[in-house]
Amino acid sequence: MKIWIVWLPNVGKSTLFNALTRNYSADAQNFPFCTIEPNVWLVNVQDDRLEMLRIAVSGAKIIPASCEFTDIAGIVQWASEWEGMGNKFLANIRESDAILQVVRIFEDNDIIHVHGKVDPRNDIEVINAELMLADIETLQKKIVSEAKKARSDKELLAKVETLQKVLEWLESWILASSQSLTPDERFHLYDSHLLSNKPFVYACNVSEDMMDASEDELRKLIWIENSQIRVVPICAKLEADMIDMWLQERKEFLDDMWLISTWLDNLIKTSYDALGLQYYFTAWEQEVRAWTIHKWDSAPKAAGVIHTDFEKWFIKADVVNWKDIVDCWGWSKAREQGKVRLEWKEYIVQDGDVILFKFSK
Ligand SMILES: Nc1nc2c(ncn2[C@@H]2O[C@H](COP(=O)(O)OP(=O)(O)OP(=O)(O)O)[C@@H](O)[C@H]2O)c(=O)[nH]1
Ligand SMILES: [Mg+2]
Repeated sequence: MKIWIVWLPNVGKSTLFNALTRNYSADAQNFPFCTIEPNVWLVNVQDDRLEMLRIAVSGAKIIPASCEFTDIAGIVQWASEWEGMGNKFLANIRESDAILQVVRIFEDNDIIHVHGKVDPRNDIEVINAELMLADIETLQKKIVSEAKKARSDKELLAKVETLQKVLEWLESWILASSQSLTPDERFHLYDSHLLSNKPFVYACNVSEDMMDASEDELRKLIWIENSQIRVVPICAKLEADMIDMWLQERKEFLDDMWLISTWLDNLIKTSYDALGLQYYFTAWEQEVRAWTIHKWDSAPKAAGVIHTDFEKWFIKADVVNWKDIVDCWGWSKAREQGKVRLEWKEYIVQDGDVILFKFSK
C-alpha cells in the first residue's frame, strides 16, 4: 500500500511523516518548500493483536503489515500548469494508492502560511483544483489517443464515452471519486490513474487543544460531507515531540494532557479502510504474520497474497477468529472447543481471521 502525503507548503507534511516513521529522516522547518526531493519510508502497521497471537502460539517472530509513505514538496496554485517542480510531483502522485491530505487548521503566527491566513476550506479547494486540473490534462490527451484507435471498436468507443463523461465532471469541479461509476466505467478509467479518483484521507493538523475534536466537528470545519472520505484529527507537532519516547513515557505525556491515545496509529488503519483493505493472520511457531487483502476477498484470493499459485491450488481452509486463538492459547485447544471452522472457496475472509490454508497441486 502506497500513501502520498500531499498539500500546500509549510503545513506539517514532513513533521507528520517523521512522526509516522518514528524518525527524523525528513527535514521539517519553518519555510515553504523545505522539502524538495520526496522522502519515502516503509512503516509497519501497529496492531496489538499480533503480539497477543504470538504469545498464544509461542511464535518466534512477528511480521506486521506495512505501508509506504511518501512526503513530497508542497503543491501550490497553478502547480499543474508549471513545467517544473509542481508538475513533476503531480505526475508522481499517480503511483499512489491513496492520498493523505494534511489540512492545516492550527493557528500559529510564527509559521508562514503561503496564502497569508489559515482558511482550510479555501486551501482544500486549491489543492483539489490542482489535482483535477492535472486529471483534465490527462483525460484530454487520453481521449484523443483512444478515439484515434477506437474507429468501430465498440469497447473502445464505450471507453471514450466514459472518459468524456468524467472529463465533464472535472470541468465542473466535481471530483471523479465523488460520483458513482459502474464496474465497466471503473475499468475504463483504470489506466488513466486519475488523482481525483483516488481515495482521500484528510488529516486535519490541529493544535493540541483540538485533539479530541470529533470527526463530525472536523467535517463541518472543512466542509467535507461525503462520508466515504475519511477525516481525522492529528497534531503533527505533538506527535513529532513523542518520536523518541518509550511507550510508558508516551502514556504519561498524554495523561498530562487528558488524552488516552492519539490518532497516529489509527491514521494507518483509517487509510486501510479508505482503500477498502483489511488483513488476516497466519499464526504458527515460526511466525505470526498479517496479510493485506481487499474487503470482500474470497479465501482463495487471500491465499494468493501469500503466493500467486496458492490461489489456483486452494482447496479449503481452517479459519478461526484471532480472539479465540488467544483465549484458547493456540490452535489445539481452539480445535477441541470447536472454534476452528472449515471453510471452502466461497468463504469471504473477515478482518482478524486466523487462517490455515490447505492446498493441492
Ligand atoms: N504550531 C504548530 N506548528 C507545526 C505543526 N506541524 C508542523 N508545524 C511547524 O510548521 C513548520 C513546517 O513544517 P513541515 O513539516 O516542514 O511542513 P511541510 O508541509 O513539510 O512543508 P514543505 O516541505 O515546505 O512543503 C515547522 O516549523 C513545523 O514545526 C503543528 O501542529 N503546530
Ligand atoms: Mg516538507
